[in-house]
Parts: sequence; C-alpha cells; structure tokens
Amino acid sequence: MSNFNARLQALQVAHQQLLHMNNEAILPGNGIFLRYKNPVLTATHVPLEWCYDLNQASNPHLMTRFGINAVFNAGAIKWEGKYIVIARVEGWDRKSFFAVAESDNGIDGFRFRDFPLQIPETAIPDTNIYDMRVVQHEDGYVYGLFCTERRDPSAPAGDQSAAVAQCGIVRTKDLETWERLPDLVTASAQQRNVVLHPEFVNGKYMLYTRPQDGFIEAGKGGGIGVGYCDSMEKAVISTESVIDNKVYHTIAEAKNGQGPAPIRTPHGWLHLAHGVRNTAAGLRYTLYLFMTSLDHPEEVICKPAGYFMAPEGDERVGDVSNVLFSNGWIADEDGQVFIYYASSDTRLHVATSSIAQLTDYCMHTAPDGLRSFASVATLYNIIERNKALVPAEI
Ligand code: M1P
Repeated sequence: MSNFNARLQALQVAHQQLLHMNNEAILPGNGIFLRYKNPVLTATHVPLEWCYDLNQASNPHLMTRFGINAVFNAGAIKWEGKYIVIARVEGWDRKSFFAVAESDNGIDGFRFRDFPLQIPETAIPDTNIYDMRVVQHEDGYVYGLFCTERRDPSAPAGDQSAAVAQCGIVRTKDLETWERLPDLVTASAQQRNVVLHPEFVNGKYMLYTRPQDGFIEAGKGGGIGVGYCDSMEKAVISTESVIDNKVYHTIAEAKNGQGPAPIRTPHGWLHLAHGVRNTAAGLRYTLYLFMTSLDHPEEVICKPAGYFMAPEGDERVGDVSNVLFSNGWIADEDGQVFIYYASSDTRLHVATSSIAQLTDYCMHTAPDGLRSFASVATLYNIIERNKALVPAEI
C-alpha cells in the first residue's frame, strides 16, 4: 500500500472510531444535571473531506489543506426527530463559520452535514461570525441570531484588534436555505449574545440584548437587556431595559449574557445565561439559571446564587481557558433537557437534566445574599433543618 493510502486508511479508521464512540453519563451527578464522559463535538469530528484534498495527484503528502481549530458554542433545535446543533467551527485561520451536526439521541453520534452553512453577507461584509442562537418563533420561521464582527472603522491604523460586534440575523423554514436579514439596529456601540424570545409579547418580537461599551469590556453597559421590535425584516430596537444586571462580587460582576432562548415551563420562562468575573488568571465564564414571569417575561422571578455549572477537569483548559459558554439547549416533550455547552472555546459537550429539576433548582435555591454573612445564614438554615431529621441508616 502506498504511503498515501496507508495514511488515508489510518485517518479514516481513527475518524470512524471517534464518530462511533458511545457517551456515558458521569454518575451520580449533583441532582441538578448530569455531565457526560466525552465531548459531543471537537475539531476532529469534522469530515475528513473538509480538511484534506483527497486526491493523491494534488496532495501527495495527504496534508491538511484546511485546518480546524475548534468546534464549540452551538445553537440547538429538535428538528424532524433529530437533535440538531449549529456549531461554531473555527479554522486555523481564526475565522468562524456555522455547521449543522445531528444526532438521534442528543448525547452521541453527532455527524456533520456534508457542507457547512454559507451565510449570505450584507453590504458591509462580516469579518467573523459566531455563536448562533436558533429559535423556532411562533411566526413560523426558525431564526438564527449570531454575532457579526467587523474591524472598528474608527480604529487607528496601528490597532488591528479593535472590533465592533453586532447582531446578524438569518431565517429559514427548512434548516437548509438561510435568508439573511439586515443586522439588528440598537443604540448600543456593541451587541453580542442577542437572542430572540420564541413568542410574541404584546404583538411584538422581544429580543434579549447585551448592550456594551467596548468589544470586551462592558463599561457602563452590560447586563441582559430586553427590547422590542415590530419586524425582524428590519429589526430596530429603540429602547433596551436591563433585566439582569452585572453585580459586584458575583459570578457576573464583569459582564453576563443570555444563553439560548428561554424555555416555557409551567412555572415561568427558564433562562440559561453566562456570567463573567475577573480573576488574577483572567476572565472566568460560568453558567447560571434564572426564571422570568410567563405573563411579564421581562420580570425576573427567581435567580439562585452563583453558578449552576462551572468548568471542571479537562473543560478548564483550551484556547480561552476557564470558560463555559452555552447558546443551545433542547427541551423534549417528556421534559428532558439537553444542554449543549462548550468548554474553554474549544469543544462542545452535553449535559442532561429535566424541566422539573431545573425549575426546582431555580425556585428552591437561595438567591445571592451578596455578603458572606448571608451565605453562612443560608447554610445554617440547611444544616439546622437537616439536624431535625431522624438520621437515615446507611
Ligand atoms: O471567550 C469566551 C466568550 O467570549 C465572548 O462572550 P461574551 O460576549 O459574553 O464576552 C464570545 O466571544 C464567546 O463566543 C466566547 O465563548
């Protein structure tokens, strides 16, 4: 066998082994959710046809012609019985794009479709696109809201890192053909983490925003905002009201952002978000949950203290270490919830839970008392109630 063919065979065997790896829940978990042993998608899951020119004449060394650096922050939707994620795929060239992968059970067996999505550009081309939130809206369309990033036109020539982030919008009825709509217009200098609420509110589209002064720094902005607009074909939000602010000495003291679209539950809208704090080692991103009122979705009704999920073990290390980020989850009709979260801007994982567990967690976990004294008081309350129980025999 030629060296080319031997290498090709070795690559194919390794790839097939990876794609057929079963996933297993890590037991016993914490009662809130279960983590799984393997990531569901990594850079090595992308089809070999994307990375290699498989023609021996034009690629005699069978070398990588298009390197993939990472597969992470994915939107998610259940579609025709399949668990679909629309992942952020980042090449060696640092550009991100979107690719659809699907699985029968939501926890393993994810396969990328043959081609990544070619998102049409607007008159001002996007330099980089990422973090799509996929929402089945009651208007009949599936929307994808994502971050479109371009070089800051006011940046001095010597500054090649100043960027402007805004919200790009696409929609589809079949997850195949995506129509690009004009970018969202708001008064904020920067917008990331914009998410469409799945239902009309008072006849309008409701969007979660994250007004921010700088590309990285929230500045005077920050917090999860809401705004309303009449149309998604020309989406303009004139007023943003912050419903979940960044707060001193919490997991979201630097900034925060809405994750995927909230899930309607009998007790309120269930939200997943990320909070960012500063440490001597850089920013730390963790995930938290809160709920808003069904009748007034802009009203927060409960918010447990701190994070519900933070980077653990291998998750802690990657291109941007100490980061958990989620922009996709799926709630099945039986109440099971699949949370697709990425670790350290490198790989995509799943965690499973249920509406019953996540709403119980939100409604019965103490809020942040914002002082050590209050945290110890919460703990006393739990310990004293436990002391009153007859000790169970082990
Ligand atoms: O690197 C961590 C995350 O940083 C950004 O999130 P935020 O806008 O909240 O700061 C995004 O670039 C996100 O993609 C990334 O995972």
